[in-house]
Amino acid sequence: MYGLVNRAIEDMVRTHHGAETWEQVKRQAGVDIEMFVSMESYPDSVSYSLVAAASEVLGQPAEALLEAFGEHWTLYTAQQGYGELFRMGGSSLKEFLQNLHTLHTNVALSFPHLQPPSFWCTEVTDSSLRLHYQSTRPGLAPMVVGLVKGLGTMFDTPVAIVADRTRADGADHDEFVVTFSSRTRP
Ligand code: 1MF
Repeated sequence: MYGLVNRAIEDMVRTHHGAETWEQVKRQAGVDIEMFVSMESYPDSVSYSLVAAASEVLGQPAEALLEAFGEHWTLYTAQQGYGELFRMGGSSLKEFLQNLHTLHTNVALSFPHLQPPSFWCTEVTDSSLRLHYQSTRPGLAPMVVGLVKGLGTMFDTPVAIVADRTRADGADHDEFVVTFSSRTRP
């Protein structure tokens, strides 16, 4: 994954637990990289090892950290100069979720090593939809829960998300039921 992902993991751990803890996480993960470069592509195993090590060091389940990371990702990337991406994505949470696939297609045009997941929506109403998530990478569904919660914060829209079908149960992709308020951003 692009270094931007590892930098966001670093930012989350350092912000909430300090620089010492981050060094400990890297040591535990066996990751000997002083600084991640955002636009460089790293093996996925680096990111997975960092999350597993953070889980051990902090004594929190990896799923909880992935969800927290999803939320952090939206705030972090908006801060790091990808705000325009979020503005182009739509003016409401519902619109943004429906545009997620196009957004990734656009990012992938500029960054050839991106392996974007697929997102699509069905059963769309004014206050809910079913979000489908298909990724080449295993185990990241908890991150999607955090991503959607982060988008709720970003759009100032109360949101609830519940996993409905999961790859863990043998489905070929993950599905979530998302419920939100229908207000749009001024
Ligand atoms: O393959 C990848 O490296 C990759 C990295 C990040 C693929 C996807 C993503 C973003 N995605 C991560 C979780 C899913 C991973 C998976 O299932 O395989 C989050 C998607 C998302 C969901 C909801 C709301 C917003 C979301 O993301 C917005 C987004 C997506 C991509 C980027 C930024 C914001 C991005 C921008 C530049 C990148 C990499 C990702 O790389 C750079 C960075 C600096 C200079 C050049 C390239």
